[in-house]
Amino acid sequence: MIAATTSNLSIQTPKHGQTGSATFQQIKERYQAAGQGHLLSYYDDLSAEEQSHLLQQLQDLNVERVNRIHQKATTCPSPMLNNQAALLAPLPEECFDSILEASSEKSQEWQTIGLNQIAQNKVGVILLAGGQGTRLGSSAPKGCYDISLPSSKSLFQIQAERILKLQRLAQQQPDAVANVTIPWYVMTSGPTRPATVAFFQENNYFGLSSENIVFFEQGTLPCLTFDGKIMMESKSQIAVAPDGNGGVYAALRGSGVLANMAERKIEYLHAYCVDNCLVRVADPVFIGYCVQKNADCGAKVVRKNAPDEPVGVVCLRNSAFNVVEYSEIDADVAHAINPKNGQLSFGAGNIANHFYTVDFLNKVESFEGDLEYHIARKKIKSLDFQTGEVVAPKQVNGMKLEMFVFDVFPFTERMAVFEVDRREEFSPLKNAPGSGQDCPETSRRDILQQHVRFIESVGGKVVVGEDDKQVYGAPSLEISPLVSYSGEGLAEIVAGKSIKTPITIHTLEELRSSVF
Ligand code: UD2
Repeated sequence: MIAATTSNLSIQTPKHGQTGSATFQQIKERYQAAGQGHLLSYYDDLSAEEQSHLLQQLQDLNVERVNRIHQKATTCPSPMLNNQAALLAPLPEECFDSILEASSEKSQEWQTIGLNQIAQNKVGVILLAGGQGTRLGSSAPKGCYDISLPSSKSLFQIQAERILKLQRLAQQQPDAVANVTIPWYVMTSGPTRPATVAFFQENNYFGLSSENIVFFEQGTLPCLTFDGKIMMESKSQIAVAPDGNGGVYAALRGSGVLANMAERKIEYLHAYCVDNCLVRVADPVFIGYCVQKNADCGAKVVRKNAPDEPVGVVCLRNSAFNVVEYSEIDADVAHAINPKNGQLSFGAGNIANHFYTVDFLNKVESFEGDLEYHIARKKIKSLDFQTGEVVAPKQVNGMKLEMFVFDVFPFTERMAVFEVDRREEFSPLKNAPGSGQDCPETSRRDILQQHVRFIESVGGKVVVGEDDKQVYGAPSLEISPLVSYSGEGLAEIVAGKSIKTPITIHTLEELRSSVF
């Protein structure tokens, strides 16, 4: 395991040209000039250690950039205005393909292209795992979550085993390199890092080789008042928050991950959202599709199931590819209906599942300054500069700024959009147990129902046993990713046979001895 650490990267003061540490006076003058001198209001109250801690933060922080970000985020037309129908257009038909309409030969062709790239060790995976899962109500990183599968596997374990299985499948490709490896680059934020690394270590990296797992940390941004003043969580600590999943680009660069990819001669990356229990990690079909299209970026989409479904929509904005996030979409746009087919005009639902060429990732720095920041208005516990007390506000009192991973799409030359089957590939875990939607119960249900389809689609029969309670509405049939990545390799054992639930299949031998 290579642990690359960065902190405050996205707004770090460039080290070049900086001669040693600035003096107190220099820092004070710089912050006063930036209108942020209040941060030193309680400097004299602090111990020597606290004083140096505060000065280090102020020295590391690119305060002028924070002001520019605030300026841009609050003066540019609000995203809602930016996302008015006038500027937006649905994706033209020719801009995307659908696995739902592709022939089995076509999807086989894509899969072969993808498997061959994996077999040449050209494919890596970026896991976006810095979110704090507040809606889920769990304090642990989401990847640790147990969605109560019969096996009790966590999301991290399920994803790790899909990587393991895919490595083995690719190893069977003609001309595969000696040791097919899919490096897993795991982005954490400050709050999710310790528990994530510990969980991987405790689980012995779920059977993967630790040297192919690279943890790296996204940057942070200060919390701001609505008039752009940097907030503090104590007299010596600036209030900061993770800089959004769009912080991945600066973090890839600053943490040495791009260099690691170059050393490994990685050419293609699959990036995905940790909380989608159905995610096809390093999906060879998607990678093959994007490679065949010679795309520099790719996005998987599913047909939105409702205008207010909490997913971004992939569309054109001012004729450039874009994703309009659900929290920023104009209601008229979200509800617009295409009269030709009665479907949502803006129905290409983003599932935080992206493809990049490594060349594109290396280019992001050149336009990073143009990427937009999104404002999340929040209640932020912070220091009251009148009283010197830390206050937990009852009202929204400030804003967190974050970057969105898909904000690079307008800068692509060739964007591939790939529609996939929601039932097979998308079941996000967002809400607490009992919510009824995008929650642990729906995740468990969707995986188990998929495994029933794995058996039935190759001519097998699932017999629900009398003691199978079918909790959450799905027969208790779990097939380990180590047995099958996406339903392959089962026909010769299962065709014409039956299998009785409840049952958890860990190996092909177990499957062979369970059918009748
Ligand atoms: C995300 C997508 C949304 C849709 C939805 C599907 C973005 C910006 N929005 O919305 O369009 O695809 O997922 O489920 O991608 N993360 C970090 N660092 C952060 C914040 C988030 O790594 O600072 C990760 C997080 O761990 C997760 C992913 O990014 O893997 C998406 O984050 P989220 O679940 O907060 O995003 P959501 O559901 O608002």
